[in-house]
Amino acid sequence: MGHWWQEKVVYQIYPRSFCDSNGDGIGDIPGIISKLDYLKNLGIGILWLSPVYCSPNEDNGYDISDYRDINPEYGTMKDMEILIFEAGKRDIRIIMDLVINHTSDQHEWFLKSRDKSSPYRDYYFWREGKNGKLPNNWTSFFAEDAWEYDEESGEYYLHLFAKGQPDLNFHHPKVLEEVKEILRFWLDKGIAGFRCDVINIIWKSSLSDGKKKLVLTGSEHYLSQEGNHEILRTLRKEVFDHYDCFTVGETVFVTPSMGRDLCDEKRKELDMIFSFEHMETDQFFVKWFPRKFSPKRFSRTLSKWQQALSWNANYLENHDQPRSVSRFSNDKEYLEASAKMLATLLLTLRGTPYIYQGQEIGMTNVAFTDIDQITDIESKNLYKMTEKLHIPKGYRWRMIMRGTREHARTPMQWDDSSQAGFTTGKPWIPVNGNYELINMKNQVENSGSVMNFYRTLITLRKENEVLLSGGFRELKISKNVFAYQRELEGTIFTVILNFTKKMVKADFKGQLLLSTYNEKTYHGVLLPYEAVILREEKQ
Ligand code: TEU
Ligand code: CA
Repeated sequence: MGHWWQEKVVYQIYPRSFCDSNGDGIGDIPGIISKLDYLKNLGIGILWLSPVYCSPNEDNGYDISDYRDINPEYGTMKDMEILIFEAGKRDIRIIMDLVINHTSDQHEWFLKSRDKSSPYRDYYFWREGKNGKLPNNWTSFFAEDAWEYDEESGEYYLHLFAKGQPDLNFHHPKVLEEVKEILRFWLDKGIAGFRCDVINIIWKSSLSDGKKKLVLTGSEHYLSQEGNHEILRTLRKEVFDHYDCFTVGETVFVTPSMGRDLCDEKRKELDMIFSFEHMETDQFFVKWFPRKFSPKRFSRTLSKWQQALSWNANYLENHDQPRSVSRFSNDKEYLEASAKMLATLLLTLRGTPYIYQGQEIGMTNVAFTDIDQITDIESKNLYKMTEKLHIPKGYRWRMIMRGTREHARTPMQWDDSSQAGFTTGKPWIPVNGNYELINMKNQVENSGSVMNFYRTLITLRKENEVLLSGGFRELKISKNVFAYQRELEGTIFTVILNFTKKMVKADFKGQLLLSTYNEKTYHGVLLPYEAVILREEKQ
């Protein structure tokens, strides 16, 4: 295999909801340290921490007010250094979340930039309104205008996300210098790289009006621009290439060709990217307009990206997405079977697999009943905007239930004690009500559990080079079945996934290596939500 980060499995932790060590109801770094043996035993080789830096938490840490210090809610810098050290002892490396498209409006740079004469003024995009209107017609990712007026400053500032997330202006050379120093600060502490937040929109080629669109008016001026590639090449050459590290870009709205431009090895920009297209096959235009999930459309998109990039970052859920077992299969009568089927997909595609906390035990979406239960700014802004548009309340609620990021942010379910073992206090948001049924403790001793199936798959992947560096060939994509092959030097693994509760015929060659049903024999028929891996050696 080429790089160590291609062989390992990544586990994403949303620190606020992972494990609380001091009873304040907020997950923290000592809590993560206490779970390192669990993660080691699962077979994890890399931890991606969602932001733990100082933040006023308007967007739960994706609004950073000090890149070089730890949010006291999560612990201290000493705790962070201990985490890096203790993880390293277990051959687990840590990557941090790099959020440089914007800072918090509480960051000292922004606070100083409000003074027109400040040297920090041009760290951000400050502009006058035009004829009593906003500086341009851009819209934000969070269902608002993309400009906020600041009384003190007498001008507007650009924010593609929340008002508390002013965009940095990379046209100012000092901004890139500041970013390089932040990267070196963390890499010198021994982290192994970065998950780079919305890293393909950080260069705004122009602030002109955009073509009016349903989603993100103005994005043609900042989506994967040439200036963006120059920044990535510079960071790679001047920083990343001097450390044993890797980068994975979160690249919104990226197409295969944009993806290749961002992560082909010879481009020397990013090492891999999260594409979004497979996460958009069950929506119309934007996630708030649900479309019936189609295993065929989903499989075809995954297959397209497997062939489009030389190396993929494979994921089915994260802190921004609903729970995959609720979204792409059946979290009711086939919860265990379908969670294992999705695990088989994730761990046998070509690329680095990313598991999101709780996915390995089959955590599901939450049966929210009221908008007051939702804390996420993206959902709250959308609910407000659709109210202004007089969309009927019932439909607005269905939009929220379909797309709210809150589904993924309820506390990790460790056991069946109160608060699911996440905290001894009152959790910052309630635990999912199904924690007595779905929790790590009642799976660890059960050899047939979802969690132990993840462990088996992670080991299988580690022990079979064909799953690491083998090629990908699509075999069959039908209404209900996704089948593909991984091949390397005559060894062929055929993976067949049944996405429905019907039994389906799927007659392929090979010896049964693994089934999600602990089947010992395979006769060309898949049980509901069954996945099998067949093995053959080409003579
Ligand atoms: O998300 C980028 C982003 O666009 C997401 O909002 C995504 O489009 C949507 O929520 C999923 O459908 C990154 C972070 O992952 C997210 O948590 C932050 O809110 C956002 O950037 C701003 O930093
Ligand atoms: Ca805590």
